[in-house]
Amino acid sequence: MPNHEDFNLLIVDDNEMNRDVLRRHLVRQGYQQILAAENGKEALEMLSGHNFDLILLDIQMPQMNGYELLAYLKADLKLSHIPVIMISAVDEIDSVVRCIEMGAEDYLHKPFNRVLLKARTSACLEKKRLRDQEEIYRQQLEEANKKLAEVNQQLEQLSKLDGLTGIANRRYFDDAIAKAWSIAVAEKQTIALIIFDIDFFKQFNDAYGHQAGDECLKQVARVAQRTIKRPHDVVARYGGEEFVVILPNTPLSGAEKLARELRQDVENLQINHAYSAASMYVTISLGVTAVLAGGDRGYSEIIANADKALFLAKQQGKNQVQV
Ligand code: GH3
Ligand code: MG
Ligand code: MG
Ligand code: MG
Repeated sequence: MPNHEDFNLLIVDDNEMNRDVLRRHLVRQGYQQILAAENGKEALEMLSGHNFDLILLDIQMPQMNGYELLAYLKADLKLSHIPVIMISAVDEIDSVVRCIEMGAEDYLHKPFNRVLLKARTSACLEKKRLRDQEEIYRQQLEEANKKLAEVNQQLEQLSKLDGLTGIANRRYFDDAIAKAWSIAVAEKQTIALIIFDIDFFKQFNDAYGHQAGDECLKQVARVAQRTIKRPHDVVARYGGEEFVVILPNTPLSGAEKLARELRQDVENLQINHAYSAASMYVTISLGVTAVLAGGDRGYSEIIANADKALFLAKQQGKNQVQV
C-alpha cells in the first residue's frame, strides 16, 4: 500500500473558505500534496504541469464551471483516467445523475461529512492505484509478448538453417521449392534445379577424419553460395554430403553453365583427396534439370529428374555434370 503522501490531489473551488476547509480535512487524513485552483481555467493550467491522482471539483464556479471542466477532462485522453469527486451545494438528484453520467467517480454534498469524504477519497485513490498498476502490468506483458515474438521468429529462422554449414537446410528447401514452383506456374516460367554430391566422401572421412569431413562440407557450401548469387536462387544442404540449388526462371542451358562453374570452383578449392578415383582433390558430381512449370506436373518431377541426372554423373565416372 502506498502512503497517503504519495498521492497528488487537486481541489477546484471558487470559494476560498471551502478550499481551506477541504484542504485541512485532507491534510488531517494524511495527504500532503494538495494543490488548489479557483476555477476550471486555473485547474487546466495546473493539470498541464502535474500528474494528479484525484480531483475534488466544485460545480458552481465563474468562468469554467464544474460540468464544463468535467466534460473537458473526460474528453482528453491524457486526463480522462483521473478520478473526479464532485463536491457541490447543488442538492438535486438530476445534478448527481448528470455528473455520474459524465464520468465523475463520486458526488459529495456541501457541507460534506468528513467521514464520508475520507471514505470516498481513499476508495477513489485505491481504485486509481489498482488501475495504474494494471496498466503497468499490461504494458510489461505487451513488451514481453513482443520480445517473445521476436525470439520465435529468430528460432523459426534458425530451424531452417543447417547447423554445420549455416546455409539453408532441407526444411527450408521444402518450403522454398513449393513457393518457387507456384510462382513459376503462375508466371509460366522455366525453373531449374541442380543436385550435387561430394565424390568419394566416405573415403575422405575415413582417411582424414570426421572433422576434416565437416570442414570440407563447410567449404563446399561456402563456394556454392558464392557461385550461386542471384537473390532468388536457393542453395540448401539436402542431407549428408548432398546439396541442392533452386534456380527460378532459368533455362536448362543457364543452369548447366552454372553447374559446370560450380564443379570447377569446388575442384579449385584444392582440398587434397588421395583416395578419389576422379581427381587428386575433393570433387562433386552434379545433376541438372529444367522444366517449364505448369500443366498437371508437380515439382517432385524436377527433383526426381535432377536425381536421375546425378546418378548418371556418378555412373559415368563422377566429377562431372549431367542433364
Ligand atoms: P559417392 O562418390 O558415390 O558419392 O560416394 P560417397 O562415399 O561420397 O557417398 P556415400 O553415400 O557412400 O557416403 C557419404 C558419406 O558422407 C558417409 C557419411 O559419413 C558422410 N557424411 C554425411 N554427412 C556428414 C557430415 O555431416 N559430416 C561428415 N564429416 N561426414 C558426413
Ligand atoms: Mg462554487
Ligand atoms: Mg557422395
Ligand atoms: Mg550422397
